[in-house]
Amino acid sequence: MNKIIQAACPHDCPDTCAMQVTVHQGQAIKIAGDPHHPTTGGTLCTKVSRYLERTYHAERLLTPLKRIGPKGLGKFTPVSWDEAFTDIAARLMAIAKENPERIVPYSYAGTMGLVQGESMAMRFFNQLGASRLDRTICSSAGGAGLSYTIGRVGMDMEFAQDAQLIILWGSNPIASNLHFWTRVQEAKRKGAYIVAIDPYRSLSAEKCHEHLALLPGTDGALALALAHVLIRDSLLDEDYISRHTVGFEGYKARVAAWSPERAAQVCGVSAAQIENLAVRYGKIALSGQGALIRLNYGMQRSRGGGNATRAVAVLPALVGAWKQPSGGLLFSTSGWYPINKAGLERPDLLEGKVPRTINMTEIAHALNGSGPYQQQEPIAAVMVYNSNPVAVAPDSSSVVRGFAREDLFCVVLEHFMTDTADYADYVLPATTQLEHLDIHRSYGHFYVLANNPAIAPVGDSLPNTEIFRRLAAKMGFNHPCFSESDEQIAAQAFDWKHPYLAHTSWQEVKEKGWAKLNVGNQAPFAEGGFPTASGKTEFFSAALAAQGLEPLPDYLPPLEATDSPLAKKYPLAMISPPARNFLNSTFVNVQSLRATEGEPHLDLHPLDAAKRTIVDGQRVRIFNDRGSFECKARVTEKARPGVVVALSIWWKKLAADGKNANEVTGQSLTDLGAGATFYDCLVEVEAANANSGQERENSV
Ligand SMILES: Nc1nc2c(c(=O)[nH]1)N[C@H]1C(S)=C(S)[C@@H](COP(=O)(O)OP(=O)(O)OC[C@H]3O[C@@H](n4cnc5c(=O)[nH]c(N)nc54)[C@H](O)[C@@H]3O)O[C@H]1N2
Ligand SMILES: Nc1nc2c(c(=O)[nH]1)N[C@H]1C(S)=C(S)[C@@H](COP(=O)(O)OP(=O)(O)OC[C@H]3O[C@@H](n4cnc5c(=O)[nH]c(N)nc54)[C@H](O)[C@@H]3O)O[C@H]1N2
Ligand SMILES: [Mo]
Repeated sequence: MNKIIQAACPHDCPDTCAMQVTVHQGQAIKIAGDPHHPTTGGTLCTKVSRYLERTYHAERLLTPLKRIGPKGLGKFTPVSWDEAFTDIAARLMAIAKENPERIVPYSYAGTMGLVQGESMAMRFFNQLGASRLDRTICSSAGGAGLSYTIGRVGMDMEFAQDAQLIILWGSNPIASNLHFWTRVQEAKRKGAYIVAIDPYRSLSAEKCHEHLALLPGTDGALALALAHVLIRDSLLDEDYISRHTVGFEGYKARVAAWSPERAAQVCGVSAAQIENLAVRYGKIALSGQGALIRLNYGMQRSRGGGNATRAVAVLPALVGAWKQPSGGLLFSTSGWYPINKAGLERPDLLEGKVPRTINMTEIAHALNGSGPYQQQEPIAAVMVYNSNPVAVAPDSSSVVRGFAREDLFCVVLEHFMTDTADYADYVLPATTQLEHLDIHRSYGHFYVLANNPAIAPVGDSLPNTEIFRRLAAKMGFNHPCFSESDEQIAAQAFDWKHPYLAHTSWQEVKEKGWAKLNVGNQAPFAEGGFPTASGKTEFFSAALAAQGLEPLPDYLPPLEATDSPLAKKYPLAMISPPARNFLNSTFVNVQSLRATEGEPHLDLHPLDAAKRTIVDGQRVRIFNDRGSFECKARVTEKARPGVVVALSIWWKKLAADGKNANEVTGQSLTDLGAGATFYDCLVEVEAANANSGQERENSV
């Protein structure tokens, strides 16, 4: 008899799908989207459809491994769990006795689960008094920008199909928000106008009615100019502005300086395109039809990403777009959830201590004692879980130098021998989503989801929670919270008495698979009520002013702007957004998906190629002062002039030259949220030395 297990997709994606896993005699034989779950609608993306191929992959890590060769070469020998825990505990205790802050956790969103994410792990590091990690690598600029403007909330995507205008702003939903794209198509069939704002003619941009191909990192200027036109032409919802916003007068003065002509110059687009978009947006919203901005993270990965997010997030208030369920803005919905972070992570175990904080974007500086970490105590141990920093963190050659330090004790919890695991002293095999219990929120919709284990752990793998639980026991941590089961942790992940969740319970979610937050109103901000300090959309942020920061949305050019002095040496702006068949660096080692992506590519415009006598299919070298990598050129008008595109994130060891796009990205931080600036990156491109791929093969 087959069993069907109710599960949830663990990946870092706004869709957080409800899944059904079919199990036959202990083996998972089928994985599918839950047909009853409204946002999943019975379909999974190509990647997660291959989840069984990933789970039963021949290269799954099956036992704990101890390093026996030089760091980076990936030479390991199997050891028992007990041997691994005994040695790791001894090493960590010796460091903690001197200074526990020399131990650092490094984790991100390999799983978005609240149980296998930061629950037992954070309890462990809090009890230890280890350094804290500021998890900034993805969304902290936009998250901060959003929080200071409307709160970390957005409209309900289940109404998107009713919109008359959808602006995909720095968002490529075909690749990274597939179930939203389904609704965009439905809206399009019903007559909606679809616009993409993106430096690249992405898979989604090419299916839109209009594509505004601006230069990377110039979105703030564009948003200020759209507002300029709306105000100049009185395309405003005066009533909404007066009742539900603060600081309009100052903002009006600010945007007066942003004529479409000025912004056109900055963004590298035509003034007419800006004018037309503003008028269209204003007219549709003011006529009471849905005008929706799907903002995504692509536009906040430049120096001014926080302010750019603010400049966009105020637009719906100007035209009263929040009054329609299908209007307003969707960036992140994660702030809707009444999460019980303190119960999950137990900061009380710190007993008032405030350890130092390491910004994960600067892990290279932190490990090498460079940049802002020069005067700090060196890191002695790092424990990596749910992340692959050697592939995904910026300034990669420095990241590698840090992880290669002989005096660094490094433990990696993983499914596979990733680029990072190669540098570990111990690699500990972790279970996948099919093998452990979890509970999830989403950043793209309004559901809480449960993940029930479908199969027994593969090999000797253990859930992250169990690894930290057993390590805690070895270290003598005897607080009762270390004995809690995964089920007990899941049950306290949310405040179930909160009005949004009072209609359901952990037990019910576990059985059915999901429950929707009851936020009360289909258009939750039709009458204001934003989760900001003032309860309004904040043109003027008193909280920013109090920190001595610019209180009004502003435009900050990229650090590495195409008109900066650096551009004389490195004239091309490089972006490295997600490839459709990978999920960050996850799935790159799944053969069928890698085969679809082919090999690492750089898309560049025919004009830029001609200037460098580069032809389609040629191997090129992309470089700047931070480093270089190689891949195959695709000469295509999908890339606008002046911008090159390296779809990411490749495993370094699966690329011909053993490198990826993060060789050239930098560790500079954004204006708000101290976030990463992956797409604020000038480079030059040249034909690669014909022998360079070969050289590496000989040297390994
Ligand atoms: N298939 C797939 N899905 C994913 C991921 C993946 O790796 N693969 N990653 C997941 C994760 S972690 C996240 S954070 C999200 C990522 O979400 P995003 O980073 O928002 O990724 P996309 O939706 O692909 O949109 C990025 C788009 O923004 C464009 N872009 C780049 N720079 C700029 C800019 O300065 N301005 C504007 N307007 N556009 C810009 C890119 O060309 C790209 O088409 O997706 C998640 N989903
Ligand atoms: N150049 C460039 N760099 C980027 C980006 C970009 O667009 N361009 N995007 C950035 C963004 S948005 C993000 S979010 C980061 C993402 O960076 P990461 O969060 O590091 O994401 P992944 O590369 O997917 O690595 C996740 C790892 O976690 C492991 N994992 C999954 N589930 C579990 C589990 O249950 N237990 C354990 N122990 N391990 C598990 C997976 O096997 C995988 O190796 O990368 C950033 N880096
Ligand atoms: Mo991300």
